[in-house]
Amino acid sequence: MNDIMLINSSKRLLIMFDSLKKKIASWIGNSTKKIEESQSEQKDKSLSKKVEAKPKADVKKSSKAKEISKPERPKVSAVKIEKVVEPQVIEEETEPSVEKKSGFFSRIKSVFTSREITQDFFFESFNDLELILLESNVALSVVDTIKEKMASQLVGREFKRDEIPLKIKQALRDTIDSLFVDSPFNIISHIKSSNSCVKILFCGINGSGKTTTLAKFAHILKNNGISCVFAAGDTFRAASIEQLAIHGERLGVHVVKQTYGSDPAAVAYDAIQYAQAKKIKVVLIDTAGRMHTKQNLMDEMGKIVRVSKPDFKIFVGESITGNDATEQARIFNDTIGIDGIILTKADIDEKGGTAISVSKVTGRPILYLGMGQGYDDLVPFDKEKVFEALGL
Ligand SMILES: Nc1nc2c(ncn2[C@@H]2O[C@H](COP(=O)(O)OP(=O)(O)OP(=O)(O)O)[C@@H](O)[C@H]2O)c(=O)[nH]1
Ligand SMILES: [Mg+2]
Repeated sequence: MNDIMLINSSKRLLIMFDSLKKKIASWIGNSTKKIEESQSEQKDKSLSKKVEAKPKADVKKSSKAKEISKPERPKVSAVKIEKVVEPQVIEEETEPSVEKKSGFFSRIKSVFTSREITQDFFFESFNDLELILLESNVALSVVDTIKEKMASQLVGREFKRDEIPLKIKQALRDTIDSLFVDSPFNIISHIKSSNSCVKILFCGINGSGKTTTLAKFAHILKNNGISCVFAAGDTFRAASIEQLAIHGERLGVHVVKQTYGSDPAAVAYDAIQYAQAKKIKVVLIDTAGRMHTKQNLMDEMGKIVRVSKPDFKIFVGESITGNDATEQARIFNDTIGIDGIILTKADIDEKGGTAISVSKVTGRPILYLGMGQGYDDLVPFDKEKVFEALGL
């Protein structure tokens, strides 16, 4: 992938999260304003109480000051008064009193410079963020996790006024960070260091982008000098074998196929045999789109897995379908145990919530984002770029 393509994919990522970014920024702004408003009144009251309590000392001080400075007072009586007053002056100016004073002044200072994020305030304010996240396709269970984690970072904490937006932003960033599962493997490095043939299976529902993604991945392999073969494991959908054959032709990749209606597990097996015989490094197994709710199709998937024993089972889901994609990934993972996720059509997703939710729900890493229909449009997932695009 050249620099221009990387810039394009970064731009697409900015577009993907642009709406959420703006909504989050506005929520942080509003929340900060609300903290100011909700607490200034309360703090003003407590401040005025403290100020009311102070006059005692002030009265003493001012009466002392008046007495001492009275010019008409005779010297003797002035000495007398000073003698009487002096212990009071010393009493007022002794250390504990100084401490009280500085405590008092720092309290006044804190009234003007600090704000506490109370539980009530947090939960009230989070309602708005909850709505924003749900509207942006973040899964409900993930929204709950975000709420818990942010609350644990913010509630009951007192922050300097000008730090508040930053602290809220930081809490949100840390929280979203904890939702992403870092990949325990780099698939390309794994392939390069493997002594045997690496088998990768692509699965998902109908039309999610499996075949296109498999072809894009072959292109990445080619760019890394790694040989591969395609297994035409979608023996169900009309023209699926021809579609894969066209990709094979364009990319210079051999396609192992059988006829429509044949056993996809047998096709995968044949392709593995072919790769081993020809010393081809990777077998990319295409599969028919199947609804995660159709038990017989999921059972068939189980059979393909048992026969081909893939090193990586990759779930391919459409980023734009939000909670549906997240739910499909969860069920595919429960059924066959996926190793990673590729979210396609991220280039036309303007919500971004699937990318935020799917790792947390499945416990599996997002490996790549599909960012278009070209062979170069498969981009390694980079959470730092997501934070950047979210303005966090
Ligand atoms: N915009 C965009 N379109 C994509 C992307 N990935 C795939 N597509 C398009 O999505 C459509 C379906 O892609 P396929 O690769 O045929 O999907 P599939 O999952 O193999 O479909 P079935 O085999 O029928 O289940 C095609 O028109 C692709 O060009 C992507 O990242 N972005
Ligand atoms: Mg297909």
